Amino acid sequence: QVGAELRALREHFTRLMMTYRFGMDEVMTKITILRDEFAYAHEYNPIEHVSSRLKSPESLLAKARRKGVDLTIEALRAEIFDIAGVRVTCSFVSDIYTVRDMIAGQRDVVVLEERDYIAHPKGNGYKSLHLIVEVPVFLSDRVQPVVVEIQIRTIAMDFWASLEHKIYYKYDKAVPERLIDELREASLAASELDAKMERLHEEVLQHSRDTATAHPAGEKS
Ligand code: 0O2
Repeated sequence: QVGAELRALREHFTRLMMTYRFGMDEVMTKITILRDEFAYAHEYNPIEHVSSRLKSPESLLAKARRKGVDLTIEALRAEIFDIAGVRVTCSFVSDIYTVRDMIAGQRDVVVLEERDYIAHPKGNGYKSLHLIVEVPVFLSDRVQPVVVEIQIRTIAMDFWASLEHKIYYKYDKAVPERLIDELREASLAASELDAKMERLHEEVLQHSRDTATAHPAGEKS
């Protein structure tokens, strides 16, 4: 009896993870299309890098325990939003919102929640824009809505978050106060760099616009 129940649970869990992978792959395809089409139309690429990951069963169980979520397929589906995650890295902060608008504007994407940790950084200095979206996955016998978390951030925010994540786990979540302070300072430095790069980028764009107005295509100077 127990053996049969365990087998059924494993089968349900494998199916659950499979549908999350389909949803995640669908979002990856959408973002790759947006990136390539945008680059073609505007001769400019707002996306530097895209990656995806499925939460490991260990990490999923740990999160469910931490949040007090029942270990049932229904509860995990309803309460854990980052089982499937896609991360988009952009060069500039303004690109983050351009990418957000392009994703949110798609007819079959439902934005369930937006967490703007750029406008409202976490206390430790974490910055990123999180979109919790739902996309329809077309299976052989039904359409399954799947939730995917999309994290959109600049290269500097990503650099900071990867180091912070490493430190957090290296110190087994008990990071010394001095390192926490230094990480907060590093986050401010990253934000200053982002602001400076954005200003330079704007200046270059303005220069291109001025040049185009002064010498329209085909006109001899
Ligand atoms: P991993 O290892 O990346 O999968 P909630 O209880 O719903 O408010 P939740 O679900 O953790 O909290 O949502 P939140 O805060 O949006 O975080 C989801 C993910 O964002 C995290 O997943 C991280 O990937 C990233 N993240 C959030 N806060 C931080 C942070 O302070 N530092 C870093 N480096 N990443 C962060 P996991 O499951 O925590 O981790």
